[in-house]
Amino acid sequence: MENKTYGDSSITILEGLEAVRKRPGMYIGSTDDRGLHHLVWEIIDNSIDEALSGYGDEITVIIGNDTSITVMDAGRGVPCGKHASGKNTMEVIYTILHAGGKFGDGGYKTSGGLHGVGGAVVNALSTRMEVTSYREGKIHHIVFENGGKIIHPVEILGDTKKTGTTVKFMPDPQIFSTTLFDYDKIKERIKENAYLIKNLKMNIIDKRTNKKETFQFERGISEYVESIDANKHPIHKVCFFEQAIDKIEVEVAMQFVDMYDEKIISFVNNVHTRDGGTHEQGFKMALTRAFNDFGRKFNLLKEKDPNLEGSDLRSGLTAIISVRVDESVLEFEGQTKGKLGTPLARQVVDQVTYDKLTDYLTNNKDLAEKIIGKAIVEYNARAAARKARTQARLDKKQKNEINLSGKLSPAGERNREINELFLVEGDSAGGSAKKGRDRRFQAILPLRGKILNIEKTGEDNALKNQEIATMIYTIGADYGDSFDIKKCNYKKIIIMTDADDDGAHIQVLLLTFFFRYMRPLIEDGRVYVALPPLFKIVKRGKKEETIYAWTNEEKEEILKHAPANTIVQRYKGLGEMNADQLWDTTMNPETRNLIRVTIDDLSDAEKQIDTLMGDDAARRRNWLESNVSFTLEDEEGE
Ligand code: 28F
Repeated sequence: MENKTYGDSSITILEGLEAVRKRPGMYIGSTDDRGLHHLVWEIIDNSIDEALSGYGDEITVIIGNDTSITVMDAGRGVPCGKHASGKNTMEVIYTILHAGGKFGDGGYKTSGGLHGVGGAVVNALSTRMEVTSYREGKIHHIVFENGGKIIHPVEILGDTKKTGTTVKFMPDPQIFSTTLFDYDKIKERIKENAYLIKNLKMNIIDKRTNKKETFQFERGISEYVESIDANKHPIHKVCFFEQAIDKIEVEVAMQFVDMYDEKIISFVNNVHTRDGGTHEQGFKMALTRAFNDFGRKFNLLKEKDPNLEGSDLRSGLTAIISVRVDESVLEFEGQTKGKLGTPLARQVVDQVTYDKLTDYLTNNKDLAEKIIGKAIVEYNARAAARKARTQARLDKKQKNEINLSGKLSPAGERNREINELFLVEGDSAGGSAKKGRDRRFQAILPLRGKILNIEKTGEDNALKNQEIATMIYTIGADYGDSFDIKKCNYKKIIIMTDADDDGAHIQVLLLTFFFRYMRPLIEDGRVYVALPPLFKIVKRGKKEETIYAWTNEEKEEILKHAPANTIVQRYKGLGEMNADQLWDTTMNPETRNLIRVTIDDLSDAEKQIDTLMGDDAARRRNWLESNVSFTLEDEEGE
């Protein structure tokens, strides 16, 4: 170590970086892989900040094969003149913790990073850091080692025509539990930044794998929305608007798709606010007001109609909200920077969104009508469901009624760990099932005729349907948002219908019902379809022998080895089996085959569910075949 004399100012300097090495968590949160990548974010944020100030439109991140990271920008280059302290500014920026944040030329600071501080923190936690500033025609270069000790003062490496800053650092393995950089993590971050800053070109190069990707989006967050909605069905082109008021810049891109879920992603100064905050609140309030005012103005909502609720209006919405807030008014709620607290942001985003969205709706009336219409349907369905729910939550008297109505043949004892509920089509099958079952743990609920096609009539009518209400009460776990699988009275719910089209239709209606209002039942693998045999084969001879077949192939196979006078009966319905046969072939856990219902891609199924309810049986059947995987579930294997 050269025998450098340390003035009191440099003592402060060393203490500063020493403090970071002693308690890194105070500055970067942790020293695991999250903290490690935080170093990268700090340096990238400085480049982003420079780009946001209008300098440089390309940033490159290189993951070295020596655990180093290099970040390069084309900004003005880190200042490297004489600092007030007599040191080179470059030295000061990377060795003093609170070097004042970036001074702009009158512009306000907008970077989300601790820039100015970021560089010094990274330096403190690196075994080596090199900074090169291309500025005023010269290449200025400085190297630090072991947590920020200057190896040699700033030197000029030569001439240059370009401007910009390059920082290369190697995280200290004594501080970090891992120094392995994650390509995808860094890629996602720079991609997100590219979306947030129109036209900014972001490159990532991984020397370990020679993988290289570039991101540049001339339409910024509009392309972000398009990528999120890529495999959905948007119902209009992305709506984009931006405006700056006071010290707040607002940018919004939004798009509705024909689904139900809502996805709002918000940022402040390019940093994702995962817990939302005042900017999101302003956006939501303005959207609700804009749609309701529009609805009333164009008579889509009658005077007496109540206001539509935000959550209904946002059904199917994807929105990116990106605000830039001047440091002087920037505040967060709570410890993390995940929730914006700046009150001004609420009213600015509200004002901008209300004005711009109202203009948009005025120029896109059909879209407005579609969204308002959908919200009205959702509102009515929920209102009706609330009413129906009180109705469906049968009072004592009605419950007894159901029991007394002889509909449900309950299991002998309540044991939700083993009990099975058979939903049986028709009374005759119901009768045989009641007689044939093992009443200790098997309950039978005969369903008369076709339960309502719920997809067509929406929630309210479905719940008026006694069959549905009985089923909800029998299962005992309520339905919809209040469904609670822990209250489910049965380990297995087995749909037992005839093997004909009607039976398949009932299966689909029940599956649709469970999918819509008791989805956790399916996800928890409790929904099954019984598999009655298709054929009864009676071999005549010394003694009569009855064999059952479930498929044509099985039947043919049996007939090959059966005497000529064998009788084959094709079952047309469960009702043709007597209680013993039904028990032996379809209900006895020892001998039956059950099909466990799993819906492979829930969201895909969500999209396709209307296919089920369409009247095109063929489409319905091939939906069943392609979406609902009927896995033959042997009892042991489940
Ligand atoms: C690879 C990481 O760090 N880029 C940076 C600049 C530009 C300026 C600056 C940075 C002065 C004392 C605050 C230049 N000219 N990339 C980077 N580019 N910092 S960091 O100024 C630092 C201020 O601390 C810069 C005129 N104004 C600002």
